[in-house]
Amino acid sequence: MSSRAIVTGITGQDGAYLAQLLLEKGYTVYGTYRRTSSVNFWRIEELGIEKHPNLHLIEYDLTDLSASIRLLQNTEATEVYNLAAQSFVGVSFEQPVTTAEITGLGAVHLLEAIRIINPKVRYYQASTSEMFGKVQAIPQIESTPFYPRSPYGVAKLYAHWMTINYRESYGIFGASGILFNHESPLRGREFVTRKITDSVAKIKLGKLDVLELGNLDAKRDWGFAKEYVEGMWRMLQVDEPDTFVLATNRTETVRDFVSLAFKAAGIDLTWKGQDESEHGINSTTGKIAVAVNPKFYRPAEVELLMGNAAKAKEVLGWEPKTSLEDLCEMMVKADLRRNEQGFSF
Ligand code: NDP
Ligand code: GDR
Repeated sequence: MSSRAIVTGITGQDGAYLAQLLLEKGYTVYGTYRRTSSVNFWRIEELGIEKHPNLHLIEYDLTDLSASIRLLQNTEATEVYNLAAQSFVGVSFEQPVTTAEITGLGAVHLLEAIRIINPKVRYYQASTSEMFGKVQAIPQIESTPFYPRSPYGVAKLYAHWMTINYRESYGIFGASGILFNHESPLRGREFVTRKITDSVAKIKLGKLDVLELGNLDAKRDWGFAKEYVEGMWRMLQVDEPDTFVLATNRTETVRDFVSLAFKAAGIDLTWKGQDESEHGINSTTGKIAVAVNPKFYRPAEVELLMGNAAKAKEVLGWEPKTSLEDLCEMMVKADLRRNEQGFSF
């Protein structure tokens, strides 16, 4: 019998890439999606796996404990990758309770289901560099103290510690991957990189005048999502469950990413002004193409993230390969193609 994996959040960026990887490895994949009035499978469609005979799509909500138990029971899965979450940091300030229920408690529903149905099932928890928040050391590694700065970060920290607690209390194979930001052409448009690449494509094609952003000084460690899901899989193939950082060990500002994206579209950008009056000028047209809008500021910000994935390299043989320049260009090209074709996800 082939290996059987549950991937929660298959409609998201990582869920789609991970499902693709597991199918390539011969797994039977149970991908979960939420019931909504218009379910959107555009990512698995773009990867061409939506009709794969070994992919089974299951309606499931992480906030339902009984559904989590039935999910484990009905699929007889041997691996669970918990990627589902309210994953947008900005929204977590507006919806802290929902975020806690989904992103925090949701993980415990799956851990309980594993404990009840089959404690031998291996569990992957999608932890995050947001748990480091107001960073206590640079670069951040597995032992760096946590200091989350958003309801999302706090909820993820709870799920992270519950994963470790189930490991230590019940011997459950609970792995926690502390992943730094990872992006791709499948990234949601609410996140800053894809918002930038999609807007740059629209500006290039004359469909948008100005890209409005919040904090341009925030620094992030951005990698390529397709490589990060390989790391998730590797975390479940080792002998002992553990915690691993996946990162690139490079950090750049949002402003730098904006410049890179315009460059990838063949546009030179000149920065003028500062703070709320800072703006980027399209050197070809002389018009303002980027402006700061304080409505995108967050009540508390994570100023700098940079991770060191040395442990993942040593134990898992994992390391990032794609440069930020190549990643950015890949995203801009994909968004130019989509916008030319009138595709708008
Ligand atoms: P996305 O936001 O793209 O995907 C999140 C998924 O969770 C979607 O499929 C969403 O479904 C699903 N979901 C949300 N709420 C529920 C719920 N109540 N029940 C079931 N499913 C739900 O996130 P990513 O793919 O980028 O990230 C995957 C995971 O990794 C997340 O947990 C995220 O927090 C974490 N992470 C991500 C990083 C990144 O840089 N991408 C870095 C570190 C951690 P729907 O489509 O219906 O909204
Ligand atoms: P992040 O990603 O909060 O790091 O969480 P996001 O792309 O939303 O923000 C990155 C940084 O950019 C700044 N920023 C803006 N962000 C957005 N979304 N929109 C804007 O207009 C904008 N202007 C500036 C933000 O303030 C922030 O500093 C992501 C998510 O995928 C989480 O689920 C994951 O856990 C972490 O990455 C690691």
